[in-house]
Amino acid sequence: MAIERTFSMIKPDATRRNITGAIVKMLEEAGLKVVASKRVWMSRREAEGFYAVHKERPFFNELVEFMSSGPTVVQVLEGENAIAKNREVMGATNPKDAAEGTIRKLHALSIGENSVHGSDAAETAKVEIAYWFSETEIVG
Ligand code: DAT
Ligand code: MG
Repeated sequence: MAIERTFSMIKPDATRRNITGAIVKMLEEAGLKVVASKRVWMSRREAEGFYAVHKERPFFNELVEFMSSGPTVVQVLEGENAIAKNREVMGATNPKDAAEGTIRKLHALSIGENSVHGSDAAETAKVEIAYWFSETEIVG
């Protein structure tokens, strides 16, 4: 498996509780390297654009409201099999279903306030990285 890049985000419930370092530590311990990172307080419009694939879902408004309610940390992770590895260390969307030892099991508050985002496929990783970062901001 080749070295991949994926997009990761630490959500407002986690920045609010000052646990961004604890989350990055878990990503690093899983073998992922942070090659770009910045703190962003996204606008409603930016959140709507980022989550456009979910715009017909019943939770869309709640999601956009939450994601623009405080700072997030947007980051690019690099490593072997990075897309799947990040999803694995994140755990299931609903913390009730998340496996032991995952970020969401340990830190998520609810299905909505679930602490982290991670790209789900190579194509979405590419689009999501480009949504927040220019090439010169990514330093491997
Ligand atoms: P994931 O973040 O695990 O990729 P997703 O893409 O299905 O999950 O949904 C995106 C986000 O939307 C998710 O992290 C939290 C929110 N969400 C999903 N299902 C929800 C629900 N039933 N109620 C409230 N928020 C939900
Ligand atoms: Mg998703």
